[in-house]
Formats: sequence, structure tokens, C-alpha cells
Amino acid sequence: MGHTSLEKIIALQKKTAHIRNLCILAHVDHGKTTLADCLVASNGIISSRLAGKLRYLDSREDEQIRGITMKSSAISLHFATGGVEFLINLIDSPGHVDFSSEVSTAVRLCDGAIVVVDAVEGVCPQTQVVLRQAWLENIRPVLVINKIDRLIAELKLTSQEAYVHLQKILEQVNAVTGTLFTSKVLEERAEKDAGSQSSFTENESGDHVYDWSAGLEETDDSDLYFSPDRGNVVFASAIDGWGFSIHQFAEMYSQKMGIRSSVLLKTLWGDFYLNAKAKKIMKGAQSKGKKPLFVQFILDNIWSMYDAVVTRRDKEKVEKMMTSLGLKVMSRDLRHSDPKVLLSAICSQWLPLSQAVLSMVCEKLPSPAEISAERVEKLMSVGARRFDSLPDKTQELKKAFLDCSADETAPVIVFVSKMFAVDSKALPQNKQRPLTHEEISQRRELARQRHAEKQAANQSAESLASGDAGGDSIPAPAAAGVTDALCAQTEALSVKTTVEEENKEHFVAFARVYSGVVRKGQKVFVLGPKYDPSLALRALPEGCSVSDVLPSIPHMSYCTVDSLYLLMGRELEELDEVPSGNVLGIGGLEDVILKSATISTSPACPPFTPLNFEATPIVRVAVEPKHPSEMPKLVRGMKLLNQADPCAEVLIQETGEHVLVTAGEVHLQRCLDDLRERFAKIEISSSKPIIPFRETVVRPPRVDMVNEDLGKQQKVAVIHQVKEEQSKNPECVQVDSSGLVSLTTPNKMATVGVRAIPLPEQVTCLLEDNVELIRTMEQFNLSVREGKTLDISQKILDNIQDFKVKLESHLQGHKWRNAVDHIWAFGPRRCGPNILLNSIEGYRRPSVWQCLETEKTESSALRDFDNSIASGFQLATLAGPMCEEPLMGVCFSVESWDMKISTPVAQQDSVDEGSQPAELNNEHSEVSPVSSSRSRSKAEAAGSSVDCYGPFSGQLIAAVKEACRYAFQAKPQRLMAAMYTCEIMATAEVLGRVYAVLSKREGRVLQEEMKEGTDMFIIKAVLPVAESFGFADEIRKRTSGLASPQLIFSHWEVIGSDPFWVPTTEEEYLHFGEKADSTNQALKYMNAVRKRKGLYVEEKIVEHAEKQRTLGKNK
Ligand SMILES: Nc1nc2c(ncn2[C@@H]2O[C@H](COP(=O)(O)OP(=O)(O)OP(=O)(O)O)[C@@H](O)[C@H]2O)c(=O)[nH]1
Ligand SMILES: [Mg+2]
Repeated sequence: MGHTSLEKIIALQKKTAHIRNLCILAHVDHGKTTLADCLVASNGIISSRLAGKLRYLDSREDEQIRGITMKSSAISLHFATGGVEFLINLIDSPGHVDFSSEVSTAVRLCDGAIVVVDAVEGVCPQTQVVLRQAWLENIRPVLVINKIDRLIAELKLTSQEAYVHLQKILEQVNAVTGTLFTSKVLEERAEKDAGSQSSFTENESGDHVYDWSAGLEETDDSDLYFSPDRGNVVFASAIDGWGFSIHQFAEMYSQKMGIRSSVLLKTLWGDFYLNAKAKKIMKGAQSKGKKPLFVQFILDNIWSMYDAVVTRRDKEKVEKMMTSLGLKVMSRDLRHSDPKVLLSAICSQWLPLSQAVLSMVCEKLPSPAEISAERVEKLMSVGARRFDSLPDKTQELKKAFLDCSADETAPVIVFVSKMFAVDSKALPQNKQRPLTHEEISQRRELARQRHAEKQAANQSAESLASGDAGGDSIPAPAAAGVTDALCAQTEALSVKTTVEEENKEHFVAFARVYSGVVRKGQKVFVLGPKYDPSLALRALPEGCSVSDVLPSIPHMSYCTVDSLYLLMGRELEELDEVPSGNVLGIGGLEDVILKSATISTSPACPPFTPLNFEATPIVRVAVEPKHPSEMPKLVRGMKLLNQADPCAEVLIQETGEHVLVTAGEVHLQRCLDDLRERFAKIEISSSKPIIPFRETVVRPPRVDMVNEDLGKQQKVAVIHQVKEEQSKNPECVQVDSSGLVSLTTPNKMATVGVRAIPLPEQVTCLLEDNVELIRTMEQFNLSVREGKTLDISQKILDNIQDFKVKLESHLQGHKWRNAVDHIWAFGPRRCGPNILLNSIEGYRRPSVWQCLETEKTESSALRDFDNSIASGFQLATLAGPMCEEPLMGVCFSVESWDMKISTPVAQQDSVDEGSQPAELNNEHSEVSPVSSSRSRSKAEAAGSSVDCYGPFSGQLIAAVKEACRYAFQAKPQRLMAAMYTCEIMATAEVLGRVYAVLSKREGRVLQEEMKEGTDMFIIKAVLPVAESFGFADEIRKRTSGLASPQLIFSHWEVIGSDPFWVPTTEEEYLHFGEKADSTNQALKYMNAVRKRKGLYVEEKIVEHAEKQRTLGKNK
């Protein structure tokens, strides 16, 4: 098939109903790019001989070298089936976990997805992740079970065994899909199942047969599950270029055998067999020991083909098969020494993969015009906001989404999911195009003229030199020479600037049009993720458009669409306009969009919901240029990198370090390569990865380090220790034996009593998992304090209620009575996994659960400086005393708060200005708030605010922060390490070595099981992030490439050992010796962090002082 012309694609772009936007998703190495190759080859873009080997969409050099995809890239293909022409906008995505953000950006722009599963490996961790992502974005998936050839060649299964194996894989995939569905979908399906059972009847002999007169024409009712008879599964071997759905075989056999193809469609997959005598298709192949139709009609044929071509190389049989199938191959393929060449030449003709996949895609996946109302609402309602709480004008846009119209009047709505960098040389504007004949002759003429002029000038110069050298006036020809030189100079200059221009990175936005037509030169609004249409609609004049002069609105900017591109894998083609429903590239937006944005001609358009990112960026390194003078280049480069990568984060720490945060080792490597070669173009040195830790407190241990019970004697020691430590503390701090810390502000005006309590593990997890809800609650509380209201959708309110109930159920017991209602704040950053508890007797403040309360309670008076306490807590939880890492799983209970001033006046931190004078714990206060005259208290307050200690709120914040730190230190402290989970697939021979590597790196095996039908073991393990660098490489090396794990951040885990541990009991002294210098992992980690941060590290330089001696030479 020839190359599809640009004009054709432009024409196809206008037929929305015949467009399919889809992406290929799978676990790493399951064959996405190879499959894409076959599809690309069907359009003649690459030769079909190279399909599967070229990996055309892996355009980066490192992608080719490593053999993994690192970015998603799109290509537009043309496909005709049944007389209808389709435009397929295909996006290939990476499967490696480190790049899962690229999957998110791809999925957002699509309506459907091809999920690829390796027939041997089956459902892998990333398969589950991508199915989840597809589900979250409401896009419809179809399945390709790839690498069927491995079942024949590697596992050596018979066709019957292969059938059972394939059934299992399908079950696994459907199980994942099943767990994803909400109860609503499950209920719907149950209803549907009940309805569809009536199509089975029993005949006289008791056999189940299909009653094909009734109910068979019923359209397939569920797109949710994969089943070959629903037409949403293709079996394939991408490397050999073949694939089929049972549709093809149903057609083929219905002609051959005279059975209606609709019947075959329903029976080719499943427990059906052919009763040759009765000429009937019967159910119950398995129980009767018959071959299922799928094996008899399909797999057997493929197996015998492989057998004849690859295993036995039986030329005669091959030729016989080819003639019966009506196939022809080139004679050089027939004679090729590698049987695989012949095999793929035959199979790609017999069962062309692109045909099978693309017709499934066109039939089963929706066109952009079929976008569901549910999906639109999901896209339009950001965060906690309800769709029906959006302004009317915004809600009206829903219709535009649903219409997907390319009308002149339709508003333009475009979503940009990522920005990617292209060399300016690769832009179509800058590409060299072949010269036409006239241009060539013109140029020739010009060159000839120039040559003639030069010669004339030379001649006159010579004659001048030989003649009179004196004289003031410059002769005319010489003057011409000067101007010539000038021209040359300016030319050189302009050449230089164009060279610089050419080296510049250009960003192209990866986008999709949801409504209207985008045109080159059009002016549009660019809406950032935080844009609020209701605010803007109030501020903007009615019916305004982008070309008017408008007031500036937060998170909104304007721009002119510079250029539009058709994305063709490695190439870009320039377009003038793109109608709705298409995926496209937009140039010239780099100054207005950082990573993603919504573009519209209507200010009522809401920003799209943020992308669901699955990977957490966790690996950080500090980078710096080799030559300090190149710092500006690095800064610029990092800015570009930040823009070009959806997941990488770039920050400048307070210390001035430039930090790069990435999802994993492979991602890190790619980012550094990009910085070096592309964005900064300088030599860079990077630090060792900075590993994050968390700090926490635990309950006092019951046994000591040698497993002896800690009795009373130990407790005495603890009290003794506390006393000893107290003498070290400054005088304003008092710590009692139970861990209650009282601290007074420097001006002696306020005293707070704080205690640190470890939170149960489930609570910490719960807080971690519900960050979004906590953030929403915080937003609500903030808006209440500002006197505004925030609409929260009922669903979110239900979730909050649920969260609260769960918290209550985990916080049981005397210690936690009513604790949930008394939560003051979460931290750090107001949403972290630590709690500030209000245990002050007599102080009732509005709870954090305000959004759940229907009526305002009376107790909602805020004491002044309430916010200072919360701020102090935020600071304390942001950086703990062990090594200034954030805290986790700690509850700070404020048990007393005494103030000695009355009404503070005009304090900047007093949040609730309208509130009553603070209700005080009168028993402690020295000045009664009522009796003091107003003026006096004013003077006093003014006096106190200008005293030498600075403003009071600041003092209080600092005091609370310090109190929290002391309270933290009064408890047994522990470090928490970030943990990766990994799933390693390995054969029995290398299992031992995998374990060795795991245990060397402090990993822990959770589970080991054998993969059914293979000789592979699947090992699930956890491993501290701190020990993970080089892990994947080491495993690969030790197992000669047989096992390659993928590391995914999973959770935080308390490190058992106490970094401050010193032997205290007699047994411990006996066991560890006085110095106790056995390795303390926690201390090692802690000191490493402290050293990196430039904090004081208690370390002995000379650990074992021994007298130096000279060793004898012969020893
Ligand atoms: N035996 C066999 N190997 C295949 C098949 N399809 C792909 N492969 C091989 O599997 C490996 C991975 O293929 P890719 O297409 O790069 O896999 P991918 O899913 O794109 O990988 P990532 O993009 O890195 O996630 C390559 O070595 C392919 O040659 C197949 O049908 N059969
Ligand atoms: Mg790939």
C-alpha cells in the first residue's frame, strides 16, 4: 500500500464519525512498539519487512539502545474497511513504571485503548495499572494477546494446552477489570447477565445448544469485559506479523461449511465442539473430551504452519498449505536461510495483524463524537467542585463537548496534555524541501552574475594598484568592494543567528481538539489548571471575545496559535486547521503553558481535571555544572526539562542546590542525558541520589535489644535519663516523665503543654490515602473563615464522612476518646500524615469537619492566635529533630495553653477578627479580660508587640514548634524508610541468586509463587529505596538478563533499630560491649542525611585507637 497523502488525511480529519483516537498500553516489553510497527507498515510508512525490527516510534537513540520506550508518540494512519475510510490517531506509550506519567498524558487524549498482554507472562503489575488508568479516564479498551508464537516455540504447548492457557489469561485480565468496577457497574451487569441467560435452551438429549433463532442478533451488551466472541480480543504475534480475531475465521468457515457466521461467532470461543455426524455445534467439549472449535478450526492450523515452516522446514507441505490458502511469497523469502523470514512472509499475508487490529479498533472503539456525558462531566469538574455548581455558561459547554462539532459557531476547546521538545531542524517549516527546476535555474543565473562581478572587481583593483595610489576620493569600484565586504559581514552575522535559532529547542504541545476548529493565527485563551471560570465570568464583560482588550484574570492568558502540526511519529507535517476530534501538535505555546493546559475561545470553559499520575517522583539528585560559570545555562536547561517532562520536578532548595526529582533510576538517567545533550548542552555533575526519610515516634519497647523483658528497673533508668536530659534543656522548657512538654514564650506571656503520641499505623495509612479529601476540607474551612462558601459535591461529602468513620474506628480506646472531633489540623502543609489534637480543657474550637456539619454550632469561637499554634505545628512536622526530614504518624496533643494577656489588638495573625475576646482559662490568667480597662489592655498589648522578642504571634509559633520538637524527642524516635515493591520473574536456576541480591540489600520477600504453565517463579519483595540504586542492574547481571525487576514506590516503613540506642541493661552491655559499635542501620542513614544537610554529626574520627606499629616485611 502506498504512502497516504497529507491531503487525504486532512480530508479524513473532517469526518468525525470515522476518526479513532487510541493508545497502546501494556506492561513493559509486551510488544507495544512492535505492534505499532505492524500498523505503521500497513500505511507504507516503513517497509513491512522491517516491521517489528525497526521500532519506528522509538525515535530516541536511548530508546533504541535500551530497547524500551520512554515517551509516548503519536502517528496518524489511514485504514479502509467495508468501503469506509477511517483515520486512526495512534499513540504508542511506554510500559516502564518510571514513565507511567507518559501513559497518563496519552490516555487523556484518547477514546479507546489497545491493551497488549504477553501470552507467556500474562497480567503483570503494569497491566493492572494501565487498565486502571483506562478505567479512570472512561476510555474503552480492546485486548491484544501478543507473542502467541512463544507458546509454540518456547513453552512448546500443544494447541489444546495453549487454548487452556489463553483462557486463563483472559480470566486474569477480566478479573482485573472486574475489580475496577464500581458497584453501580456491577449491578448493571448483573441485570444484564440475568437477561442474557434466556438465550440458552436445552434440547431433548439434554445437550446445551445455542438457539440461534432468538436473541443472537442482540447487540453485544457489555463493552467492559474481554471475550473473543464479543470481538474485542485479537490473538497475535507482532514479531511474526500475524494476528486474528475470531471474526475472520467465522467468515472463512461459514463459507466453507455453510454454518451461519453469527453462530460461529458465538461458538468459536468457548466450550463448543463440532458434532460432525449431526452437523451441529454442541456445548460441552471439555466434559466429552472433544476438541473445542477454537482449537480445531484455528489453533491447529497455526500450529501446523509453525511446525511445517519452522520446526520441520517441510518445503512441500509449506507449498501445499500456501496454495490451499491462496498465498504467494517472493522466492527469495522461500529460499531464505532463516525460516522466520518465510514464516512472517506467509503469516502476514494469511492473517495480517494490522487488518485484524485495525478493524477491531474501528468497530469496537468509539469515535470522538460518541464521547459520553459522564466522561465530559468528569473532565469538566475540577477537584471537589460539582458539575452542577459550575456557572450556567460553563454547563452549556457540555453540549459542545457532546456534539464534537467542527462548526464555525462551535467554541474551540483544546486540551494540552504535555509539551514535548523538538529540534527546530525537525520542524516542517525549517525542513529542506527539494528545489523546483525554475529555482535551480534562477540560482544558477545568480551565481553566474556574482562570479562575473567578482572578476570585474578584481580587474579594476589591479588596474588601480598599478596606477596612481594617491588621491582622496575612493574610486567607485573600490567603494563597491567595501559595500560588498559589509554585505558579506552582515550575511555571516545572519547566518550565525540562524544557526543559533536552529539549535534552539522548540516545544510542541501534545493536544486534542474537543470542540470547534483550531486555526493557524487564531487568538485563544489559555487556561491554567487553577483557572476558575466563575470568577472570570464575573470579571469579564458579557459576550467578550479573545480579541477584545480584557482585564487580567488569574491563571488565564492569551496567545495566538502559531502553527499546527500533524503528528507522524518521527515527523511533523504542517497544517492550517484542525477540526474537533483530532489529536494534534501546536507550536508556539511554550511561553504560556508549562506542562498542561486547556485552550478555548470561551472564557466559560473550565480547566480539565488534572491528569492521574500513577508514579510518585521519589528519586532526587542535586545537579551542578562542571564549570561554575555555566550556571545560567544549567538553570535554563532545567527549566526546559521541567517543561518537557510531565513527571520530572525541578526545584531550587533553600540551600541553593538545584534538585531534580524523578520517578526512578531509568527516568533519572534519561533526564540527565536530556539535560546534557539537549537542554543545557554542558557538562553536568550530579550528586548521589538524595533519599527521602520520615521521622516518627513509637511506643516504648517492651523488650530490650537482647530480647529481655524490660522491667521496672528499666523504667527507673528512663526517669533518671529524663532528669538528666532536662538539665540540658533551656530553662523555659519542662519535660515531665510522661513526655508532656511545657514551654513558655520568651516574653513569658504564653505557655503551651504538648505531648507527642504515636499514631496507629492504619491511621497513618488512612491519612496518606486521603490527602485530597483533607485538602478539600482545608479549603472549605478556609473559605468559611473568610466568610465565603464552597460547594462540595455530595459524593465527596460522603467520602469525607466515610473517612471520618474509618478514623474513629481506628482511634479506639481511652487515650483517643473523642479525638477525631478534636482534630485541630493536619500537617505538614495542612494535609500530611500527622495530627494536631486539641486537648485543652475548656477550649472548643470549630472542628476540621465543618463541611459535614449541617448547622453552625455555638462553640465556633476561635481563640486569638489559634492559627499560630497550627502554624507552629506545621513547621514542626515539616522538619523533625532527627535529621530535618518531615514527620509521619505523629499526633501532637496540645494539653494546655495559658495566656497572660487579654484582648490582643490588631495582631496580624489574629484570623477571626470579628470574634469575641478570647475565652481564657481564667484560673491561670493573671489579668482578667473583663476587669481590665480597654485602653490599658491596648497599651499593654501594644507594649508587648514591640518588646524585644518581636511580634507575639511569631513567638507563639516558634514556641509551639519547639514544644513539638521537645515532645517528639521525649519519646522513642525512629526513622522511616521509603520502600519499593518489586515483582521479579525468574526461572528456577537463577532464583538463588535473586535471593542473594535481595538479602544483601535488606530486601524482604513477601511471596513466591510459580506461574502456572511456565517454569517461572514470581517473587514479590519489598526493598528500601535507600538500597535500591543499581538493584535492577545487579539482578540483571547476576541472572544473565533473565530477571529484570521493576521498582514501584509502595509505602513508608519504620526502621526497627533506634538510632540513639546505647546499651542500658546489663545484658545489653554483655552482648554488645560498652562501645556498642555494631552497625546501626538507622544511625547510618540518619548521619548520612545530617551530613548532607550540613548538620552536626556526632562521630568519632578515630574509632579504634591503636598504637601504630610497623608490620614485619615478611608477614
Ligand atoms: N516472540 C515474540 N517476541 C515479541 C513479539 N512482539 C514483540 N516481541 C519482542 O519483545 C521485545 C519488546 O518489544 P517492544 O515492542 O519494544 O515492547 P514494548 O511493549 O514497546 O516495550 P516498552 O515500550 O519498553 O514498554 C522485543 O525484543 C520484541 O522483539 C512477539 O509477538 N513474539
Ligand atoms: Mg515500546
